[in-house]
Amino acid sequence: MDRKTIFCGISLLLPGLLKAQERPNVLIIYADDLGYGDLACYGARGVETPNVDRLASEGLLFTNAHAPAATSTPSRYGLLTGMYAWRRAGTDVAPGDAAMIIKDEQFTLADLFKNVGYKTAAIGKWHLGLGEERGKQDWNHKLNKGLKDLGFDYHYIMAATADRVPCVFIEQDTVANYDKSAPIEVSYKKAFEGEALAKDHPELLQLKSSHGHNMAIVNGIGRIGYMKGGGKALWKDENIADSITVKAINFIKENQANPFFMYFATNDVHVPRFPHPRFRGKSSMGLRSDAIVQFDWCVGELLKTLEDLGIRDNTLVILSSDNGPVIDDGYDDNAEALLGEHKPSGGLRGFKYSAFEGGTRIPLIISWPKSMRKIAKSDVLISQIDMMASLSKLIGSKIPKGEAIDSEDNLNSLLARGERSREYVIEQAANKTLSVRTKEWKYIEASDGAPMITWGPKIETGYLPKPQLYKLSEDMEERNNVAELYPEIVKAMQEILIRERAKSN
Ligand code: NG6
Ligand code: CA
Repeated sequence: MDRKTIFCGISLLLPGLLKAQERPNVLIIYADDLGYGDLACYGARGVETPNVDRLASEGLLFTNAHAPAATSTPSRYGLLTGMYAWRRAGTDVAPGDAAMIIKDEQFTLADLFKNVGYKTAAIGKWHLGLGEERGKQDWNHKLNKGLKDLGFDYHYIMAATADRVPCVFIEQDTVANYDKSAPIEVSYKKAFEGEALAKDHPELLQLKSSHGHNMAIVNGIGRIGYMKGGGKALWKDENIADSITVKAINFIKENQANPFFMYFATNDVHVPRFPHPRFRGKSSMGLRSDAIVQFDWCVGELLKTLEDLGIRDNTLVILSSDNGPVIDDGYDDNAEALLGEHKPSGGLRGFKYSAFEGGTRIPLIISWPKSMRKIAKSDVLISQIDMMASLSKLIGSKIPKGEAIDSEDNLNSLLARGERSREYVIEQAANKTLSVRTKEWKYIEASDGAPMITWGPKIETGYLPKPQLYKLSEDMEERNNVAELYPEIVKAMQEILIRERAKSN
């Protein structure tokens, strides 16, 4: 018996906050690259998000919530394990042939729920590796390691991102709609003979690359990595949102009678932005904001399903994003020229990848009609890293000792039962520079990284060879570095990082 199942037995005996039959369904809707200012209820211009707005109007909208990192893989790692990714090597933005990044023996959110009888599912973007060994996956057979090893009963996922091969969905460890007439080969090292590459054949592209994305061509879109085959199993980019929504609705219907936990992670609004034609032109900023409309549609479909089944009342919905926004992330979709007055990071400095707030402050909306008072907003300092401990408290499922070490119970804040800010939150920028965020201050450690992203996007990284300190209560835009004025605060922040780093050993 491993550590996870030992605790399963114990957790069932523990008195939870709720009686077993009252435990809510929990649905995490995790958007990709959706910025702090990208939803109408967070002040977006030129795009309407009525379904998300409705969710917010029925619950709580957080104005000071943070993702653990400014990119996908480390944020998802933090959310699903309750441990900061920078504690472990190999947790950076993963290629599509990465091996499983979360280890079997690690405790995950899915384990937490499964241990007290929930049915668990992951649907949509995964980006945390699959199989035992990097580059050794046999995509034509059942994978030798997958999400069932992490506590998920069901999964229908993209291995990495839509801009990385393999461009197929994986369902229960095998390629969905597998086409045996087109065996799949994937490599991140070399091209396959006879495969037309985006860098050599721009005439084959229906969405041109602005940087990178110049290897395999799938559906007329250049990708990262090389791929051959796939045939009927290849996804159609315009159908990704539909496919994951259908699978999510099926899972909800099949599990309406028992509590379920679903991690629903959209590709929207990550590149390549290629929404279904019915969403095109539905906003004023082209493909990027049409993808936001598509995201909002997914949210609406899931809420409608819960309502139709009569289970919305006792479903806790948590909506958030993995990192801040990015305008041009490698495809020529005109996003920058069409922005108009819209501010994807809501006026915060920096974007995805940055150490500045725009990289990691994200939308967070929580709604649970049965148990939450309708209150509009909360400015409590909170991090996605706290979901594990908070949800553990909610459902009375115990976290094994030594697991989820960074997660703090903040259920009361999440459910509007009394606010308590975290003492501090740690945030990880793309090059692993760490920041410490308190309610009032933001400290960014000294870093030798370049001040601007070097590979394409026009983004300030927030890296500087000396410490930075911003008084956010007066300087939300992080313009005025006051580190030299407050050496004692800088020192206290540095000590926090020393202490935190020491916990990794
Ligand atoms: C970058 C990609 C970018 C995006 C990002 C990961 C290029 C030029 N850029 O390397 O398009 O995929 O990785 O994004 O390839 S994340 O949200 O999944 O972390
Ligand atoms: Ca992302």
